Amino acid sequence: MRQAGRSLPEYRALREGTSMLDACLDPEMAAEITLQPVRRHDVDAAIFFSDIVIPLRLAGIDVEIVPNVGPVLAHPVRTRADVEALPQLDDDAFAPITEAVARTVEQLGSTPLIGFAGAPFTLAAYMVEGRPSRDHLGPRTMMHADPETWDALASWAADVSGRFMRAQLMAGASAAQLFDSWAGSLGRDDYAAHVQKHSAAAFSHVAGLGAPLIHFGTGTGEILDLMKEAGADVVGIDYRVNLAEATRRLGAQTPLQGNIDPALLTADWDVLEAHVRDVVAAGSGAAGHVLNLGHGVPPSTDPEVLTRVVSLIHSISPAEIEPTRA
Ligand code: 1CP
Repeated sequence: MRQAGRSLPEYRALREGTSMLDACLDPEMAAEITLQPVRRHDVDAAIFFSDIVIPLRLAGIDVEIVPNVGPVLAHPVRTRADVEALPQLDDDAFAPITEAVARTVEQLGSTPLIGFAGAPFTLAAYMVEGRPSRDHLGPRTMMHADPETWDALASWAADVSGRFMRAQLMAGASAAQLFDSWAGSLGRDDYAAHVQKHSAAAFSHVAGLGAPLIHFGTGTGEILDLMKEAGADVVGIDYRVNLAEATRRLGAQTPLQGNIDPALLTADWDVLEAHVRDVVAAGSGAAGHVLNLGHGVPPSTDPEVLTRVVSLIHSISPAEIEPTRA
């Protein structure tokens, strides 16, 4: 998740004076930031330090991550002419990413690295709006008002995101996650008609590499089956849907990822512990369960709480888990 482990003081110290995207494109710094939460919390996998807008920057688009705002583009992409003027992304441009992944993997030893990219809808939402938005009106209007322009834009985004994931896997990442963080703003019909095929196109770049592929969105309870169909092996569930219910919707053969509620990280330990145990029980009916948070770590999270949650999870033996029924 965005900001997972980036609540750490050692992260803030290292980032001092370096912009977010410059940090992502400095292989040594990106590798070190990726390793920090692994060292501290003893988690079972690392998530690569990067951002979903990195392929835009590598293609030459003027994009910045503005502190306390998020991704901001100097020139939003709103017309057919804007889409036609989008630059080509050269494979060589991924060099800082592949170098960062290779350095990270070498230092991680047997701990796997999860790579990622933004799904076409989420990436296109930033491109059309030019900045974070609540309702994503621009891309949702475009897919109906001008479906050809929408398809051209989403195809461009699928291509750069697919290749971004592929570059990370080829450099040594063990799994890849496609983040469709804002797909929850879409109705099921819109997702099926205008978005699913583009996410499938992004996944097609990494199908057959043998790496598990994870598909995550927030507020996506109504479209979990469509997200799986797009080409995912594992479906990421946000904190809103109980994992036993997700298994009922997706079938017991679908591995799940999820979904500790980030809001409970600041609750009393007893409350948090009971919630973590509930999540473990709820996920135990799935074919596999990658335990994580049901969205990003709030930057104000006390890192000690995260370490304690990881150690609690490691202490639970499969024999003591009582599966929950939906
Ligand atoms: O924890 C990590 O550092 C993992 C690496 C990571 C990932 C997986 C970052 C670093 N970004 C992302 C993905 C990402 N980026 C998503 C998908 C996951 C999610 O929903 O959280 C999204 C939507 C973005 C876009 C983005 N980048 C935002 C969201 C803005 C909005 O619309 O609300 C923000 C704030 C960023 C900046 C960012 N990216 C990553 C970090 C650590 C940060 C914070 C900036 C900083 O520390 O200076």
